[in-house]
Formats: sequence, structure tokens, C-alpha cells
Amino acid sequence: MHRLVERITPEKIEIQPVYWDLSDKNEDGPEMPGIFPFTRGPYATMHTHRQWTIRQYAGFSTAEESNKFYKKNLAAGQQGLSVAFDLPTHRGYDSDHERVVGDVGMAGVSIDTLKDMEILFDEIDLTKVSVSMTMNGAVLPILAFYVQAAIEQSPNKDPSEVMASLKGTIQNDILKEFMVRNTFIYPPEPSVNRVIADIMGYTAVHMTKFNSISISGYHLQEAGADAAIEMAFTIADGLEYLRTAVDVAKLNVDDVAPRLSFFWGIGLNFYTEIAKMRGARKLWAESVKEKFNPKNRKSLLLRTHCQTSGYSLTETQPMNNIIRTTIEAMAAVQGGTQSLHTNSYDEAVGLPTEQSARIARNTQLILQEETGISSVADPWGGSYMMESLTDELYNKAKEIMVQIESKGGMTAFVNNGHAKLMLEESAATKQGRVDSGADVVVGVNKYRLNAEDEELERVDVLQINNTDVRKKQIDRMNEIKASRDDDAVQEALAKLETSARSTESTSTGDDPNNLMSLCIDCARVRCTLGEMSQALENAWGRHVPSTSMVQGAYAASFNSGNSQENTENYQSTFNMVEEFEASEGRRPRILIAKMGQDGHDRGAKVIASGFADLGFDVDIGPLFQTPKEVALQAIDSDVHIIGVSSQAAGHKTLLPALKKELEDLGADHMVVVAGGVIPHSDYDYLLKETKSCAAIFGPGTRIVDAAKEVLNVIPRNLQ
Ligand code: 3CP
Repeated sequence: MHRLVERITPEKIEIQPVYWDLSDKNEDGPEMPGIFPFTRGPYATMHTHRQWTIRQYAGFSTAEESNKFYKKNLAAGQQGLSVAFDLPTHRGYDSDHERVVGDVGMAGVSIDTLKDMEILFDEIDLTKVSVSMTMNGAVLPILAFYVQAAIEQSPNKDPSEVMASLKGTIQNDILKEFMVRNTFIYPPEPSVNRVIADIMGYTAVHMTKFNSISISGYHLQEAGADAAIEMAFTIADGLEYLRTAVDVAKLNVDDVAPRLSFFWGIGLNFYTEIAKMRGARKLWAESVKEKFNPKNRKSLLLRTHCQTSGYSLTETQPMNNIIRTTIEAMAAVQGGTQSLHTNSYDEAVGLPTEQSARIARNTQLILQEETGISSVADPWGGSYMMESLTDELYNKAKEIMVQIESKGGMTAFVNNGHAKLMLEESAATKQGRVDSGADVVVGVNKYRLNAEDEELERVDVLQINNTDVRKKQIDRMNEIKASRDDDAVQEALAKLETSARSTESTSTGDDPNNLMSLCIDCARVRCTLGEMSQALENAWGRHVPSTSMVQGAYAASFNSGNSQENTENYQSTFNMVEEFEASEGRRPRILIAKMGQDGHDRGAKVIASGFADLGFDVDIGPLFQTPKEVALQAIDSDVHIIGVSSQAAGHKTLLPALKKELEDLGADHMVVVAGGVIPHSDYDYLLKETKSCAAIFGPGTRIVDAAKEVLNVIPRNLQ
């Protein structure tokens, strides 16, 4: 990847690798990349010396299928791997668990055993290719499988030598899972003070090239955070992890901080995104210096991966998404990213196809090899506008960080619900701006095509046969269970549970009771992911999140600075609710439900908040329900309608299952509607073939319009 960048333009102008203000009289010299506070970049030469890594996030169905996809992508120019796991794996369930029937292999690859991990990386040398794994809940078993798979891949090498050569990243950022995304398993305290502490301790000794956490702002932005909130929460999360390393795990800051890595979401606010990346580097460097006083300058560097925004993609006119992604990728590169994922244009409706994945990858190859974008470090340095925007965002984020500190730090801010409410308010406000037309989305709330032309623009998406994948996974797992040494399995699991129950710290990398070390022992004797997760759950329990709802933000944002037409639309929906109440004796009541292991609840929360502002009585169901649990809650609350939010592709299994439960319980008068990421090609199956819902609201549906349609499909005079 090292290559000389073309410095002389056809006009015979020489491009310098970095520019600075020659008249700068600052006594420390001008701000430069690679120099504290690193606003201009973590490395002096940045992309002029080494391009960013093209690292596409992918994984689906079985390990065999994902492995084929990875090898093809690497051969076609991708430079690093980034694994997407399915939701049962994230939540620590094996594929045969009753709660995951609709989820196996859908939103990522299913991994139950070491064998799956070996197949996933077959013919990919783990000591050479850097691998990122997005895993937070079942992080111990997954990292253990990865390490053991690498060791068994190189039988002639010493295991310690193999481990020392592993380069890559595990997300391992559990704090943000309690705010958004929700792929936690255990309560916050052991999740941070045991799991994360032990992984940091273990990798600091045995896997010194491996990044032990990827602290993520991306998911916060996807869940509605503006740039200042994204910066503040992410940096505060990072400081909390360092505090855990130093205070709880008693590790040296310089053994841990250089291997903390970051992850930003990059949306369409071009200048803001660049300023965010610049400001965040400075905020991190200054905060770490002030609070931990490290000796190694690498401890101060904010190195980051970026992903273009999934939220900014639209279902209608999907080719527009290629343009959106390109602009976002340019912001990430000009902001100085180290690694980048560019979304496929069809990701608003389903898993990428081979063609859409190729275009996404080519977007980066074109930037790297055709544009000369890498020929200069921090091209925005010294721009009046950019420097001012960087300072303003930096200051705003700092103010939010002071607020977080005043509430006792990030763990407390998360635990007492402040963080989640702040995000939900920001999300509802954003939705109101889009629904009211204050924020333009081309092809959605402006310049929309007529229905016929829109139909012609629809794209195919990759379909996964979930029943097939699940069967294959269960068969393989049963084969492994039949051939392993059961006594060794029970012994390894018992040791893991005993260590989890202990109140002593086991965080140093050489402690035989370090949880990471014990999970590698479990992987070696072929324990499954579900068994390891259960051993830890026996000690710590499973975390049950509380549900909350923001009110007023959608209405306030919708009504501010609005067009006459939008205001009338809002009012007429509100009036329909009042009429409903007058005729039925109570307000329309809706249960917003999430089924399966899909924890993406931004959509559900925004809908709940918007419907409540429009006058509905809204119940929010807990996350991770089975269809039966949803049916029982709906009956118990006597709702008129169940609104199912599906973001992780389980809809074709879970919606028909819900319909059957309602029928079995004699409640088939209840109307089910669905929303979220549901490809159009599945509409007939859900609406006509299985009649499992009465309406589907795709991405981009305005809440006011959805509310009107819901009111029209509720049968009246049910009493
Ligand atoms: C790089 N290097 C340089 C320079 N550039 N040295 C000198 N001068 C330069 N200009 C060196 C680095 O120091 C490093 O060596 C090596 O080259 C590799 O560079 P890097 O910057 O560390 O790049 P990379 O290995 O790609 O690592 C990038 C980070 C890593 C650090 C960001 O954590 C990463 O790859 N993260 C990816 C995270 C990810 O993919 N997340 C997916 C989330 P040394 O190592 O020796 O120092 S997907 C979630 C999707 C949404 C969902 O949840 O559903």
C-alpha cells in the first residue's frame, strides 16, 4: 500500500505533502500533523505515506459463504477485513436457542463454535491480514475463537509468536451498547470492570499489535446524535475505559492507551464531519494528557475507522446513495481517517449484493488511485472557516463532557438514563425536521418520483434462507458436541464461571484466571459460544434494559418554521386522533414492539415519540421479545394496533409467527403493521401470502402519514 503520490500536476505545480502558515509566530511553532494536540492528524505524513485501509464491513449466513465473499473482496482490492456477526452470536446464544429462530445468519455471519471461526478465515492468513470484529456482548468467546483459530492455522509456530503478530481490532465498546444498539448481555458493572478490563490486560501482554477497543461514535450518530454529542459521548467513553484500565485493572496507561482506537459515523454535513474529526483528535489528546499524564506520545493519538452513514441512505431512488456515500467518504478522508467502510447503495433495504458491494469498494479505490486526494495531509488546515468550525465543535463537545463529569462520569451518565434520553431527543428532533421538510432529502421529501417511476428504480437485495442456515449451524454444532471431550469441556466452563464469580481482579495478562485466557482454554476444548456465555451469565445475570420515551421533541421540531401544508397535515392527523377518541371512547392505543435479537431501537423510539405527540396512547414493548411475548403484552394492554419495528431482517419469520400467536390466543382482531428495513420484494409475502400485517412503512415514511394510515386500518367499534 506504500506508494509515492504524484506530486507534480500536469500544470507543473508541485503539491507539498503538508501546508502551514509561514507567518505563524506561535512560540511552539505552527500546528502540524503528527504533533500535539494532533488536530491535523495522528501521523506527520498521513495518507501521503500510507493510504487509509479500505475495510468493508461484511458477513452473512454461514462461515463458508462469508469466507468466499472475503476472499473475493481481498483479491479485488480490499485491504482489511471487518466481520459482521449475526444477532444470536452478539447476544451469546447458540443457533439452537428458542429466542433466536428468526435471527440466525440474517444480519451477519453465525458463529457457534471454533470450527465456524476456522472456516470463516480459511485460506486467510490471520498473522498477515488485519481483521476487525464488531463484537461487544459475546466479546470474550469471539476473541477467544479468533485467537485459537489463528494458533491452529499456524501449527508450526509458537502460540505466543502467533498472538503477538495478530493485528486488528475488536469493537468491545459496551458502554455505547447500553445507550444504543443494545447487543449487551451482562449488566454494566461486570461488562466493564471484568470483561473489558480483562481483555485490555490480556492484549496488553500477549497481543500488543491488536487494538483492544474501537470506541464508537458511529452508532451514536446513527441513533440520532449530532456531531457535538457524538464527539463528547465517544471521548467520554474512551476516558472511562482508560480509567477502568488504570484504576480497576491496575494497568499502566501506556500499555493500554496506544491500542485504543476510535470509530466515527460520517454523514452528509461535509464541513461539520471534517471539523468533528479534527476537533476530536485535539479533545482526546488534551484530555488523556491532563487526566493520565502518559509517557508514550502514542497514548495521545486518536486513530480512527470511519463508516459512511447508513441513516443517510434512502430506499427510494437508491442510486442517489452512491453519491451520498462518495461525499461522505471524501469527508472521512479529508478528516484524516485511518480506515474506512463505504456503504453499498442498497443498504437501506437489505444486505448488499455482489454488484453493490463492488461499487462501494470502488468508491474508495477511485478516491485512492484516481483523484490525488491523498497527496496532502490535512488540506483544510488554516482555512478560516474550518479552523473556526473545529474550535466551535470542540468547545461544544467539551461543554457536554463537563455535564457528563458533573453527573459522575460516563458510566453513571449511561446508568441513570441521561445519555439515552439526550440521544432520543436529538433523534426525534431530527425526524421532525425531515418530516416537516426543514431538512431536505432528495427523492424522499423533495423531488420525489411518481409511483410508477419509483417502482422502476427498485433494486434486488440479497436473500438469506434463515431456516436453511439455522439447520446447517445446528447440525455442525451437534457434530462437534458429539466428538469432543465432555469432561474437559465441563472443567473449562467451571473454571470460567468460578473466575467470573470471584471478586478479585484477574485483569493482568498473566493471571491464570484472566477471563480471556480461560475463554481461550474453553475454545481449545471446543466449548460453544452459548456455553461460555451461559457460564458468565450464571455468575452475573442477563441485563434487562428499561424502556423510556421522549415527548414533545417531534412536535416542537415539526412545528417550527414549517410550511402551511405541513402544519395542516400535522393538525389534520391530530384531529383524526380526536375523532377516534370521540367515537371509540378512548384514544387509539399502539404497542411498539421489537422481536428477536434486533436491538436497533432508534426507529421504534422515534415512532413511539412521534405517535405520542400526535395523541396516541403508546406502549413500548421490551427489547428481544418472542412473538408470543408480544401477543401476550398486546392483549394485556388491550391495544388497537401492534407496530413491529424490524431492522435486522427477521421479518419473514417473526411476523407470520406473531400472527399465529394472535390467532391461537383469539386476538386476531388486533391489527399488525410493520416498519423498518423490509425489502419491497418481501411486501407481497407479508401483506398477501401470509397476511401477517396490514401495512408496511418503509424507510423515509413520514410519521404523520404513517399515523393516518394506522388510524384508517383500525377496525372501529371493537367493543
Ligand atoms: C499508518 N501507519 C503509519 C502511517 N499511517 N506510520 C507512519 N506514517 C503514517 N502516515 C502505520 C500505523 O502506525 C500502523 O502500524 C500501520 O501503519 C497500520 O495503520 P493504521 O492506521 O493503524 O491502520 P489499520 O491497521 O487499518 O487500523 C486502523 C484502526 C483500527 C487503528 C482504526 O482500529 C481499525 O482497523 N478499525 C476498524 C474498525 C472497524 O472496522 N469497525 C467496523 C465497524 P502499527 O500498528 O505498528 O502502529 S462496523 C459497524 C457497523 C454498524 C453496525 O454495528 O451494524
